[in-house]
Amino acid sequence: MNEERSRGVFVVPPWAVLLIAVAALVVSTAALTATFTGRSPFGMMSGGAMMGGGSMMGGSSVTNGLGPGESGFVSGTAASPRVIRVIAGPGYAFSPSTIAVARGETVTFSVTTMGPTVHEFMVGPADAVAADQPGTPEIADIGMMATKSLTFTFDGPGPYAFACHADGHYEAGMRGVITLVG
Ligand SMILES: [Cu+2]
Repeated sequence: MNEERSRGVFVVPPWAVLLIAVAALVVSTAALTATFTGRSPFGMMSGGAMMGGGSMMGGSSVTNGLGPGESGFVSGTAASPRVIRVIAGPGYAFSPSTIAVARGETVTFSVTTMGPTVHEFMVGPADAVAADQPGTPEIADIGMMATKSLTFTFDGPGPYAFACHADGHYEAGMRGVITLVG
């Protein structure tokens, strides 16, 4: 190394390369974390539930943990609803578009809009949802990257469904099916 320096050639020693790489990694990780907590809708949620349902950072896919009928599944109750994350958009679609709930359980739908289009989320008896019937539980004006929640108890006979009734969205296919299990 000294010999190289004496010749006037600057050679970065291997340990320095490693140090720089580690530093870059730390900085990028910190930046990434800041991005997630700063812009992600999940930054607004409680930390414990944040990653519990799985990550959707990789795209529009949503994992919501165990479903009804799976070993270890815990049904939501009025006192402790099961949180199901739903992504509205981009485009005129929900992800997931089929959601399984246990008969009688109480679910809090946490709906996040991806993309610039403002969406709504209505859930209830399928015929009421299809008809956009007034009085059917709904959250509206869910803007880009915003998250709104709606809690619903599936204690009727079904069938149940969910949909977005922003102008033209339902007609464009922005709807989903609730599957009652049990
Ligand atoms: Cu919509």
